[in-house]
Amino acid sequence: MINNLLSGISRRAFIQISSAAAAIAALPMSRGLRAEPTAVQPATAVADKTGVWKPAACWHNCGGRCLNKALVVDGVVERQKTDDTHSDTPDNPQQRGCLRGRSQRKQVFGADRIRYPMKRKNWAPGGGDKSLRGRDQWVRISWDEALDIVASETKRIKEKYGNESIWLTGSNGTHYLNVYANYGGYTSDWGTTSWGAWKDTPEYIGVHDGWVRFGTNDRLDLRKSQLIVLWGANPAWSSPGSPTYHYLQAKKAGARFICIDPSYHATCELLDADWVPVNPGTDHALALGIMYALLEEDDPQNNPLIDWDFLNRCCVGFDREHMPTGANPDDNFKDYLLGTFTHEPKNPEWASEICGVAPDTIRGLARQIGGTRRVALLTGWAPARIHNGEGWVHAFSTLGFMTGHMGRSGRMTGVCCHYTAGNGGTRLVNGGGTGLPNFPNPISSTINHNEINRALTEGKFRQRGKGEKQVDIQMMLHTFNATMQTRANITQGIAALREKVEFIVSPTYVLHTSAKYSDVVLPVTTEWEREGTILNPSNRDVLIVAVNIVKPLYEAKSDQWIAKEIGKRLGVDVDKIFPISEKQQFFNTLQGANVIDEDGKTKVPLLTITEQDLAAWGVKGKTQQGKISLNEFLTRGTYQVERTEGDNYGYIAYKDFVQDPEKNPRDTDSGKFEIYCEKLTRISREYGWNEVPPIPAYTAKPKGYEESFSDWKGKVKGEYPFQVYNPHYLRRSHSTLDNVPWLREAWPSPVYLNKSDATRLGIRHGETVLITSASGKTLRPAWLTETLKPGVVALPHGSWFELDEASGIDLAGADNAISEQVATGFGTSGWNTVLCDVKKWQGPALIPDVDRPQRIIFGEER
Ligand SMILES: Nc1nc2c(c(=O)[nH]1)N[C@H]1C(S)=C(S)[C@@H](COP(=O)(O)OP(=O)(O)OC[C@H]3O[C@@H](n4cnc5c(=O)[nH]c(N)nc54)[C@H](O)[C@@H]3O)O[C@H]1N2
Ligand SMILES: Nc1nc2c(c(=O)[nH]1)N[C@H]1C(S)=C(S)[C@@H](COP(=O)(O)OP(=O)(O)OC[C@H]3O[C@@H](n4cnc5c(=O)[nH]c(N)nc54)[C@H](O)[C@@H]3O)O[C@H]1N2
Ligand code: SF4
Ligand SMILES: [Mo]
Repeated sequence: MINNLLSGISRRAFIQISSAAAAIAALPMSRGLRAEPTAVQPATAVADKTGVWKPAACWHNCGGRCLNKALVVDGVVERQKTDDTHSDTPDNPQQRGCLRGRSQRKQVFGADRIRYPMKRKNWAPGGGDKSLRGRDQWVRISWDEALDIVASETKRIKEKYGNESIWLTGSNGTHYLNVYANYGGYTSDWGTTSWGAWKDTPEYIGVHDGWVRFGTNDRLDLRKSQLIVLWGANPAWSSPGSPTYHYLQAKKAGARFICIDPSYHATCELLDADWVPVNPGTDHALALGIMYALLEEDDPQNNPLIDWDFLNRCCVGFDREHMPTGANPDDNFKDYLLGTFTHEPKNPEWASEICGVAPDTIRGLARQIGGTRRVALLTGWAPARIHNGEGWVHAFSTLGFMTGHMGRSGRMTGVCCHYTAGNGGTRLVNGGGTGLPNFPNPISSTINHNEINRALTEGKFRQRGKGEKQVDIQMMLHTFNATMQTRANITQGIAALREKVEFIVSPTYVLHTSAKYSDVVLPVTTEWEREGTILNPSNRDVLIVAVNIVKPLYEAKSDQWIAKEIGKRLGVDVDKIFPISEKQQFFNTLQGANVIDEDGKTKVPLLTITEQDLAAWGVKGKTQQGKISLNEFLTRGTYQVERTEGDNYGYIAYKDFVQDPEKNPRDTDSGKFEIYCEKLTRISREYGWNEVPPIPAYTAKPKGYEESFSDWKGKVKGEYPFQVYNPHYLRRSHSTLDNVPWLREAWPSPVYLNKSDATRLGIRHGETVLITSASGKTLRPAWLTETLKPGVVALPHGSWFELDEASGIDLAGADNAISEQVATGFGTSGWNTVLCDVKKWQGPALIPDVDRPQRIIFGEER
């Protein structure tokens, strides 16, 4: 039997999980991850005699925002369940949790929680024996000692090397960032992470529709589309919540689906989509081939495929007649496509050699996309998480411009993944702010994720507008991110940390990879142990709130408490940074929550707050009239705006602009969508890596398909013949939750290989393979499939790096054990452009992840 890429869960695992906890009984066998509807039970009815169901946070960066509830009995969580607050209908689905959310208590109460502050045995001021990072023993210390160490090291390093030597990793740990901003500042880092080239390019070319919109229409309008193209997006795996269900409604309403993807994934299967297998990172070439075919076959009278009216009214740069002022008319896109001056037409034959899609199929795509009245061209971020990805974003958007599938009902071109998957548009319900102030970092040095290792090893990095800069990193504080796990080439990064950096500290609740390679770990509470939180951003229709579930476990403290204590020891004015209590902050987010009224325009308060509420909370606030009472919201855990066909909540991206571009100009230099965009080139020069052309002209990507050949013309494969991409995987949200044994058992995190490739290499299903790239090695059991394009390897994202010290090989299949740091364009993160070799492993047997010991550390007593 052909093993499908998608059926990662074995029946044995399923039965074990379901019997292990009644709460997870609805874990789907189906691949769409959607459980059968549950009976409607009002929240009050499900509280049994001794326990109460409370909304419990699922706070990870996954793109879903589902309702999770915990049954708390005498302060102990006995069970979990998901949304049963209202009946489930296609228009108003329940916000049901996935397997990760339903396993949340296994993380919160895991045996591997960090219980006490600990320090590395052989660490001493200055670093001690740095080579022992990641393999040293841990020693339990008191909170006072731990905080004193962090403060004294901060002071010492600041005095000796200056503030620029202190690197606060990530941008989520605002409390730490604010404290250090008040202590002279810190070096920071940045990247295009999720978005890849979708981060900056859209703004310059005019398809910037706000972070939470991405240029797509809302879910009810999606049902008007006749053809939906999912170009590198698999919501069933990586945008859980309800998006796949929204696509199913579009299908029921008559839409056909095409998936352009290296894999025939769970969403393709559910929607019975036509599959166009494409080489990773080559979508740019494919889009150019399609656009050429449109030009080739378009006949305005008898076979209209191109929307000339749209191009002429809404865009600049398509042809020489519509170039922006100051640009050379010869540099227009149409002449580039036709090869007028280069004599290299970007025709389907040219594209086919790169993207691996047959010329006939490319022409067929052009006919379908151009010849169907209402088309949704939807892409995930994955195809843009490539080196030199800017041109792909530009080309994809240009295809939308050429076919005019924008700004009208059933017609859209944009990004459809993460929390807007299947449902574009401005948010209908929002939480308020916490009321905490933010403090700018006085230090401007900020390292691109593709240069972290260079900064560590060579002390150099490039900064926009400033060229090459020097930096001497001597302290790292990991603030709520997984830098040593989720950035490229961690093998090299960890080697660097064994040579330099005098002090590394991680506030954390588990020994994730960044913590493992630190000198001091500080136990933090999880969201279940805090005051409560509004989970923003999420699906536009809903606002999810979570309350305190249990008291802090062991000696865990909140990040805010820790940051404040460090601040006090540094002599920083912490009352200025944290002027209000954590309870008041939570209350403020509730007080400020708002919802769009039925008119589709007016924002009104969401919650009714009474004098009694204020007195019961003991906080400052004001009474107000809202849609539901504060207590009802906190009991239900969710507010969902009801949608009906024809209501005022619909959203058509770019509608006003497309109707009247002169009156509603885009925020670009020309006021239009820019197919010729000089700003792309200008800004890329400021970064100083490589130039982004003003039109979406094709450039081969470093570590891309072309480089998998030693002889491109003769088609001879090179040392690293396979292309790797990293599907976001159901076992975890990035690296978060990867430690949970239930999830390890359910989803083994194999490497997916095409069956014909494996047969050629003598690899059988389940056998261990060694995956080697120019930067590292990793081991994985092979999962053979015919649902993956030959020559492509799918290595799931986020598995916890597990270095075998003797061989230098990672045992966990960590994607970033083999990725490389290559800085291009606007600093784009290029994780889906990696090359590797695959061989049958001849060494000792690999222990399945679920059987590998958990990272449990108590720290020896002194
Ligand atoms: N090779 C490869 N790399 C990738 C990607 C890829 O596809 N391939 N994807 C990229 C993408 S899209 C993204 S968004 C990034 C994500 O990169 P990260 O944001 O670094 O990934 P997470 O695993 O979500 O890291 C969150 C960390 O914060 C910790 N944490 C959670 N809550 C708290 C808290 O309240 N306090 C503290 N102190 N810690 C907390 C978790 O334990 C976890 O270690 O990864 C990127 N990296
Ligand atoms: N379960 C789970 N869900 C998640 C996350 C997670 O870690 N786990 N992470 C969340 C985050 S922060 C993000 S940013 C999103 C990411 O969501 P996306 O950006 O949509 O990324 P992926 O899910 O990695 O990939 C989506 C599809 O793109 C395809 N693909 C990969 N490379 C290419 C390519 O070069 N060309 C084409 N045409 N297709 C390609 C893959 O086969 C896959 O089917 O997922 C979110 N959702
Ligand atoms: S999709 Fe995300 S928010 Fe929803 S239950 Fe799963 S992990 Fe939690
Ligand atoms: Mo992401």
